Amino acid sequence: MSNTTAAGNKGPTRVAIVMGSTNDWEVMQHAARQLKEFGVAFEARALSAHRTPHLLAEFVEQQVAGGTQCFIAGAGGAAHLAGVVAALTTLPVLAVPIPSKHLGGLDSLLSMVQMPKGIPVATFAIGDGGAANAGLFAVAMLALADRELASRLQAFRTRQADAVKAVTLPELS
Ligand code: RP5
Repeated sequence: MSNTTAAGNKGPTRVAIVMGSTNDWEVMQHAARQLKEFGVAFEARALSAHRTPHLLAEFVEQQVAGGTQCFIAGAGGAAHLAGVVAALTTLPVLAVPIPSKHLGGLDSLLSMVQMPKGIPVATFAIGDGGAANAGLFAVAMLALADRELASRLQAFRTRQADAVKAVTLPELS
């Protein structure tokens, strides 16, 4: 992925995905994949709170003006990206801690989950599962005012439950 906007499904953007580095895309693509699966239009962009703070602020401003309904922010290390995005908008910000080289993402998780009172971010699990769940959570939020999306989400849950029910454990050898 280049550091340019990657559009998802058709229609006006409803969810903006932002990540601190193009290297975060490997994890953040899992949020994008969920949004794509549910037909939710999104944009994804690599922008850093510390390397490109002004560009980040511009991006948030543009997204808000364009009608985006929530942000998903992924970052690693001293991960202040989600907090900075949340400081710039009252829209919900879902934070995904990216696994880091030295601390495995615990640093990212604590940086996000320990936001001081007043500027909340909703923090998900470290890595791929957290990114996918952030995508699903964004779908659930949008589904509050979108019956069609709500029924797709219910169908997804049913398929998921059916898949669990269909599996049998292997016989002991
Ligand atoms: C953070 O620093 C990014 O979110 C990334 O997870 C981490 C390392 O960035 P790179 O050196 O891989 O670009 O800003």
